[in-house]
Amino acid sequence: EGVQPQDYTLIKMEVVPPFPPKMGVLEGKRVFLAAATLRPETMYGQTNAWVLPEGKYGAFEINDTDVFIVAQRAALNLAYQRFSKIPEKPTCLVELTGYDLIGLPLKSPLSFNEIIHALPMLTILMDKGTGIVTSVPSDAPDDYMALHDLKAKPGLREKFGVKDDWVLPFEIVPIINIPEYGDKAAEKVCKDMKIKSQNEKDKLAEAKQKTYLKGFTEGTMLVGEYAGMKVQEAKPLIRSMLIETGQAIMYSE
Ligand code: A2H
Repeated sequence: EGVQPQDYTLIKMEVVPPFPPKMGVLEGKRVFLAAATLRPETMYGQTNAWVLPEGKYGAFEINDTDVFIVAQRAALNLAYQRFSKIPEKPTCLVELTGYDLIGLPLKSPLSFNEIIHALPMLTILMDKGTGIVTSVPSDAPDDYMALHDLKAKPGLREKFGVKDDWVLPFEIVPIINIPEYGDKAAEKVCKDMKIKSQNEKDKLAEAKQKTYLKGFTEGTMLVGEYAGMKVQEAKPLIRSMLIETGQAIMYSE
């Protein structure tokens, strides 16, 4: 954790029933993978969710109807931010690993892809956000490279039990224009910098820095209710709309 508190938007990605046997105890409840993002205005371009295969997650009761799947540490933070059935005490209905989550079909707010899947990303930090990340390969270099790796390497898909159908049909969705980088900024920057895989951490940090800053200061929305508006102006409007409609919550750490 940094010195400054970080304010995230937690996106409620609903797990489409029926649930796999290991999640049977959750039948009848509304179950969400809760993904922490700093870019709620990019949710139109989601292609999948990311989980860490070896990561430890749990399904926690948020209220009478809703269950969030998050890292155990995040559940404790949520409980102290009023998001727990029992105040300040997370209740875990079932412990899960990232392996249990791979392949889950999800419906996520604003996404043009109606159904997306949870897929493995090897660089997820379990002590940041919820340990669940939503993937927007048009604008996030990490997401672009991790999806690129899965698309390009059948062996990687096989290793983690990832079906071709969860990966290959998902094209990059242009959602934001950045004058210098075009409509698929993350792809352009990763190609320009000749980044070869999701494991090139230093280069990816640089790519992230470039696209994140330029996206915010110079980006224009291409899609959605605020098409034509600057990212800077659209971002708080989209965030508020997601929260007011119950599709997301605020979360800080
Ligand atoms: B962002 P900061 Cl389009 N491990 O969301 C690794 N990465 C994580 C994470 C974790 N446990 N939790 C969240 N993140 C990612 C969208 C996005 C993001 C776009 C562009 C840039 C971007 C779609 N993925 O982040 O370390 C999430 O990805 C660039 C900074 O708290 C989250 O926002 O600054 C961001 O990292 C939080 O990073």
